[in-house]
Amino acid sequence: MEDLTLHEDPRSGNCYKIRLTAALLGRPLARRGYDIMKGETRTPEFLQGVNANGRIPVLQVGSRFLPESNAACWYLAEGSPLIPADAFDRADMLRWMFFEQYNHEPNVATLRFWLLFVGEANLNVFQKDQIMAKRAGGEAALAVMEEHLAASDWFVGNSATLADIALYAYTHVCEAGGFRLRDHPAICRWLNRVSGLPGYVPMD
Ligand SMILES: N[C@@H](CCC(=O)N[C@@H](CS)C(=O)NCC(=O)O)C(=O)O
Repeated sequence: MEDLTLHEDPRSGNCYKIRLTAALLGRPLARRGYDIMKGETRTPEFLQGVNANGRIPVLQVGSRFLPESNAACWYLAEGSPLIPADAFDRADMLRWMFFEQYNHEPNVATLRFWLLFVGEANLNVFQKDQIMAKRAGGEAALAVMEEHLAASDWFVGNSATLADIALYAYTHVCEAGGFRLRDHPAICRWLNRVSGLPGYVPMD
């Protein structure tokens, strides 16, 4: 098996998804850190050698580089119970992972990043104008999750899949972006189920 290295900033939920997937599967993962606040993923070396898109996470597999958190999780979990065997369930899992990238992460994760790491006072005019829309978008995504989880223990089928890992990463820290978990009791119960999985590791 080829060596695995995660190029990451440990504050990023997208990076944590990959670390959590590897931990749940018992797969060893080396870690190489970058400070995104200092532009360390925008250097010519990073752009040419790791990811032309200038972002972490990137999973290095031997000498090959795989950006995009959900693609990296898929690579690690191929053939494991974290990816359902049934074709419809597998596609449904992807549905939630696309939802995470389109409806959840751009709102929930971005507000956390702006408020916790950049600081509201340091936001530019464009970012300040976006806060209300991001809050509404994040609340809408959490409402969709809450409705689903009120009727199901997991996003797909009867056990944890990559859909749960992808959505857990920024949901469990969403209060740092001003969202209120206590308004979402089914999400809270699901968060406890995920953190109770054998092999679970917390975010740094
Ligand atoms: N869709 C990508 C998003 C990657 C992303 O936005 N990474 C952020 C940190 S979470 C980043 O590297 N930001 C630094 C920058 O844009 O310079 C994924 O899921 O991996």
